[in-house]
Amino acid sequence: MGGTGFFGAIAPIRYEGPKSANPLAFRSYDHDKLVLGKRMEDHLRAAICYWHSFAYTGLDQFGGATFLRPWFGDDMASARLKADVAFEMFDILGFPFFTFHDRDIAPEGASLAQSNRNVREIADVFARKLETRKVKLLWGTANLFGARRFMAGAATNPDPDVFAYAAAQVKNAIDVTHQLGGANYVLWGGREGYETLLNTDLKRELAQLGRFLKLVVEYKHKIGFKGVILIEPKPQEPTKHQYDFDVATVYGFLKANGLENEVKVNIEVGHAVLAHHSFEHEVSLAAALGVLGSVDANRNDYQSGWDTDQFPNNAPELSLALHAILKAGGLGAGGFNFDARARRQSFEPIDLIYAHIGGIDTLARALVAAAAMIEDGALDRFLAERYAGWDRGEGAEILAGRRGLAEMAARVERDNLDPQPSSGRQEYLENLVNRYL
Ligand code: XLS
Ligand code: NI
Ligand code: NI
Repeated sequence: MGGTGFFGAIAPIRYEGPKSANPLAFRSYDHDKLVLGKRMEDHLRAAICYWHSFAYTGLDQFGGATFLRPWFGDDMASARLKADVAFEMFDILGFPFFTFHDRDIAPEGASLAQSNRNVREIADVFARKLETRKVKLLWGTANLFGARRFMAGAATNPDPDVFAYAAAQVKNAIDVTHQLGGANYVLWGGREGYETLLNTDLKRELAQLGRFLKLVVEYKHKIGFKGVILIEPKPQEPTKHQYDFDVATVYGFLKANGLENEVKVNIEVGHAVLAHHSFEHEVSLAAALGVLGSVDANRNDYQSGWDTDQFPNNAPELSLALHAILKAGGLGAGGFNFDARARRQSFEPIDLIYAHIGGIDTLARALVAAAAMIEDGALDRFLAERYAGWDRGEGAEILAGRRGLAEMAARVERDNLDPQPSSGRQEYLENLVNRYL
């Protein structure tokens, strides 16, 4: 191993199977195992995120850093050390992807020109490391929420110069994502929202946000970037009202701007919970609307009301979302990015490893259960039967637009129609799901 020595003697993590008691082994994630004819690794396309693993200091609202990392500092030497440690962790875990914000990888300079140069310098470091490894970039993104200048928004700022500054930052972040062969580019509108309408012109801000997204899509095509542009919905935090509330809201926004065929969604489990949805609801809706892009894998505390970004550990719960993803034909260019952080008391290097092992094992278990649901077919058969009336006869005619209200009224009265309900069988279906787990 050698290298920075940060992870000490931790060897690359291997699959040892469900009976293994080794906490440094995968018990369910067997990357080459075929699930529905596809390798587990290719189903899950797991990514390690830079920000929570290497930039988060352990701070919370009441206390500062608890993680004492040798690369905490805002000079380029620290950024290079951070990159070395990051790739050592990618080697240990063997996940196929990673993700980052521009500000995670390199410090802000005295000017945007300098900041952008810093980002490109570390991107060059990445490019050299990628040459000898199989790990790839799932997506890059720009941090348009941390700096003071963005307190009133980036694209939705009342000052057009902040919009321009954000555009300049995003241009650079797309350039490096393109250079590194990124499969997607993400936009999470961290400050695109508002605290009070007293100081906010909502109509203008939505128009600005639409313009910004169009510029991003135009630029992507201009430079020949083949990755998918993704919007990550979140209902609140940091602002009280975020414009990209949930999948439905984002879809409406895309439609309004004619971008529904250009942009997809990156659905975060915890954000679904904050929007009072289940994760499987958000996934299923995105799939139904044709905008399912990628996933930020984590879990949220159900009581706290803020974004807790914990590692996933509930396979039964995730299995329904995995089922929806499999039914949709998978995530395509997307993947499962662990937008999750170890708790602030879990400050040792090995905690980062435990966290990711648990996360990917949980996803793997959920995937296997979901695949069993698909193979068995009982859930699909139930749905097909429940809606069968729409596939033929009058149902098909109605859907095809060949029946008006008057024609339906005439038929219902003439035939004295008196439809009888049939059971929704919820408990039967829930029991069925439990059989696959
Ligand atoms: C924050 C978001 C953020 C995005 C990337 O809540 O999840 O981490 O994934 O900007
Ligand atoms: Ni996220
Ligand atoms: Ni989050």
